[in-house]
Amino acid sequence: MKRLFAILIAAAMVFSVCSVSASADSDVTESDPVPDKAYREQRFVEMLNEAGYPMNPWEVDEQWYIYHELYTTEDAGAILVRGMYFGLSPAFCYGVFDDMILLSNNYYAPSPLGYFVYDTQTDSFHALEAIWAESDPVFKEEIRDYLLSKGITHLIGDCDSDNAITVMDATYIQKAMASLSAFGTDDEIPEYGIPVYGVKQKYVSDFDRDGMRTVLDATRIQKYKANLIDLDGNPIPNE
Ligand SMILES: [Ca+2]
Ligand SMILES: [Ca+2]
Repeated sequence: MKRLFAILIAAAMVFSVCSVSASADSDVTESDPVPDKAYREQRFVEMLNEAGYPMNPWEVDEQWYIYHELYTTEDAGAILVRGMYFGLSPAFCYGVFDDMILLSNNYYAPSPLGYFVYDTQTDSFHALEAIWAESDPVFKEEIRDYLLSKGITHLIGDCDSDNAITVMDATYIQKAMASLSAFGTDDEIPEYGIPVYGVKQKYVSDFDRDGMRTVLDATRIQKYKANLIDLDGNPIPNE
């Protein structure tokens, strides 16, 4: 039965992928003020090839990928792009960017291809994680606002998904630890980047990022909310 289900999902995915791969990304593309999207997609493929990304993981002749232009910055200087394989890539953590955690939230996306930023000035793509640390705060805030507003990313610790860290998130974890709410049968959180189904809340609950969901995560959220520690757990001196 499970196998049949998997086949059905795979068939559905292939069908949906075929329907969106050509160019019609209207369901996810916010706007396209910069012309020549087809050119950028070609540049994207060139970048992936140069970087050694395997473009046809199923060893077929075609290049099995999806190119999504998610968001163009207000100054039109950068375009956020999501690259995906056509495959069943279950929930996993793509990465932690300051206070947000990027997860796959579907049967696909993000795949190992991940998120990229196209620099319209230099005509080049950069992996989001590669440029995040050096990016200016305005750019990061704009990208963060977009990803949060679309539910593509989550705040680390935001267990109830209201885009805010509150004491309710700590309570959520405490209830899970006391088996008062469903969170799965074990506490261990898969290594970042390892695809596992149904672990979104567990990733988000790992506020101290030690790979486990424990009461310490709840405690840390409470201290963070009380302004006793910062996001990384460092004590905040009294003023
Ligand atoms: Ca919350
Ligand atoms: Ca933890």
